[in-house]
Amino acid sequence: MIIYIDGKYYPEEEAKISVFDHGLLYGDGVFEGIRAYEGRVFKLEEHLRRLEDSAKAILLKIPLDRDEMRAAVLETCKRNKMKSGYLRLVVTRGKGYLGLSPDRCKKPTVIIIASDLELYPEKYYREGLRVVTVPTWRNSPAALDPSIKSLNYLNNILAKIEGQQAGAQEVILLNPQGLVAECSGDNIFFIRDQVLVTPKLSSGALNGITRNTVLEIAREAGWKTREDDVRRYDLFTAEEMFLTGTGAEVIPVVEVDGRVIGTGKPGKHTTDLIRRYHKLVTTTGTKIPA
Ligand code: PXG
Repeated sequence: MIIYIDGKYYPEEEAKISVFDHGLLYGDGVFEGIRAYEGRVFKLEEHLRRLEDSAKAILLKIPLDRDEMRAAVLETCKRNKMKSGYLRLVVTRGKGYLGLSPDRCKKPTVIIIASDLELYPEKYYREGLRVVTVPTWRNSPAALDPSIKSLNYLNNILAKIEGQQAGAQEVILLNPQGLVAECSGDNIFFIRDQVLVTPKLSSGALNGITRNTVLEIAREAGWKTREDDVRRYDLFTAEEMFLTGTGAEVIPVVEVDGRVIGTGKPGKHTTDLIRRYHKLVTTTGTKIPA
């Protein structure tokens, strides 16, 4: 595995950063998770833009512009002979000192990893996930805006652990108002009365690239879509439900907090959306140079 760090390419064993990097010391940085399918990077521009937005929001200046970052990503794919896989872009505040003030971090650290990722075993795509709501709330936008894809994932990780302790595969996080925000690493959708609904971004969800893709696909397929306030009750009484994320793609949910969703099997519209999503990811995207 060949890893990009600050303009150079290293074998995995030599790919190292300082213990004084504020990404490690304070979670001070931003990241993106991107997928490649059959020689193309899916939604690369959207991911690069979100990375820029996250960096802007934390006053971090990425030392590469869009063209340079795109070129570095594609070159990393090329050097790894990547066809299908997972890309992790990380930009940290950089090497500094003990003390959280970022002003002594002279240069942000940029890392690009090309690897693979399996978030859920295959059987859950066929049978659907069981999810639970956890006590940990999604971060309040007044504390750390969930739209920022920062290296601070403790909120999500604690929620994930609570879900694992309850034997669930994914978890629902509520916002401080008690409305459904999102999962630990996925956005939430449900279908009721011919309308596809997902929580509004202002409820505390990441502006998911897969979320936007699925909204687009659904509209093209003639679906009515709505971004709304969503309560747990809306999920319990949904006809179908699924989650979206770069890693998970589109994955059905068949149980929420002990309530069976629909028939208890992945719904037919969900299955149709999964099919359409797969078609899109394998036929579009930025070509990896040979
Ligand atoms: N919410 C959160 C909190 C996320 O981290 C999503 C929603 C879905 O967004 P996208 O843009 O991917 O549709 C994410 C993304 C991992 C992993 O390592 C997590 C994500 C993506 C890829 C890998 O667990 N989360």
